[in-house]
Amino acid sequence: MKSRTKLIFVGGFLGAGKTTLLAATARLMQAQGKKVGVITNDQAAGLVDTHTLSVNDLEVQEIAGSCFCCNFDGLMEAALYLRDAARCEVIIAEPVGSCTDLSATLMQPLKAYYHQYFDLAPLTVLVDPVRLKAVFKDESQVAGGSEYIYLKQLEEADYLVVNKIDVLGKDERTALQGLFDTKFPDQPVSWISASDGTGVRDWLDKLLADPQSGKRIAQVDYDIYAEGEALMGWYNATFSVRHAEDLLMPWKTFNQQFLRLLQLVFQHDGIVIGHLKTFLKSGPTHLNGNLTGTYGNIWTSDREFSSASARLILNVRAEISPGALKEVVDEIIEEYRKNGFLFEILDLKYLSPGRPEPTHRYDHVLESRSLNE
Ligand SMILES: Nc1nc2c(ncn2[C@@H]2O[C@H](COP(=O)(O)OP(=O)(O)OP(=O)(O)O)[C@@H](O)[C@H]2O)c(=O)[nH]1
Ligand SMILES: [Mg+2]
Repeated sequence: MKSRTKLIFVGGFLGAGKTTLLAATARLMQAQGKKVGVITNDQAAGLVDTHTLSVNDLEVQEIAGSCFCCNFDGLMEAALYLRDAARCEVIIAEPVGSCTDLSATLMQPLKAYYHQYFDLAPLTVLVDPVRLKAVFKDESQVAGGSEYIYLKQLEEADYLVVNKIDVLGKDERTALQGLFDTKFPDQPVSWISASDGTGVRDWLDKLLADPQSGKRIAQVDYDIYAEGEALMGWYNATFSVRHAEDLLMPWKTFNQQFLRLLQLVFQHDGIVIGHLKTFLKSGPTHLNGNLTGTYGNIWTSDREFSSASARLILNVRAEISPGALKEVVDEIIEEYRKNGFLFEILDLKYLSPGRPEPTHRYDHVLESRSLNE
């Protein structure tokens, strides 16, 4: 009988660093000679994450149009394809950042129906320290909206993993450790930087050595959860961009300015950004760009390159209606058009996530089983 394939889920809120951690984990596994597959997930196709991971010599499957929990069969089809057809030895999956209740809707059904195929790792929930501090800033308020989802994600984690410690001061870390000790005393906490690799090996070793997954289930009120998701607008677009005079465009500079202009409009209109990301590709060269908060720093890939045209993928998740979100992006594109740029729309979707209707939902924790049980 074929041995089981390791299956790792890395959850956590929008912009926590899941895709960055997937890439770093895959690199570690690949260095050990393992074939790695990844599964991305979104409410609509045209994902920056899929393109970002595809350039890393990985087998990538994308589940678009619904979250993993609401399309459990699609998730399993992708996982079985990676296991049996692509012969991956490890699969890492990234659920949508606004999704929670993964233990009840993914971990338990996996243990119930697929334990002979997959050796399920404990559920990792990645935490962005800046967002964590913001959520716990005022505890007198009852958390609703996206904060409710954020707290439920923390509550159900097998492993809490604080990311971005490269930008965390010593005092801040001590304060956050105190918060975990008080609020989440039973969950192991790891401290990592997915971007420079600090702590990643250590977290992964612990995860791979732990045979128990999906150890707790959060009490989730689906009305509040659905309300929180419905507050967000989703915008996924793919454009072909060039200048009318066929000028050679420096795309890193373009990427930075494009993100900055969007940020200024969001700031002006007081719109909360969940995550805004770009992927620019021309020939074999590509660039990424990210902005994980209305007042955050813009991050872009460092290399400059020039060409006459590029493909631009833009994903925005923000607390605004999808129609209004499209208007914001249209406004920026109109400014570029006035300056001679041509934006040809190759793909466009804008929406609000619908009410989560999971395929399965367990209200109790199942034992993790070995291959022959
Ligand atoms: N300073 C720092 N930044 C990081 C680290 N890991 C990720 N980031 C940055 O955080 C931003 C978001 O990273 P992603 O990996 O795209 O986050 P995500 O959780 O996959 O986001 P969604 O898919 O939108 O939910 C990017 O700008 C990353 O470069 C880290 O360890 N340190
Ligand atoms: Mg991602």
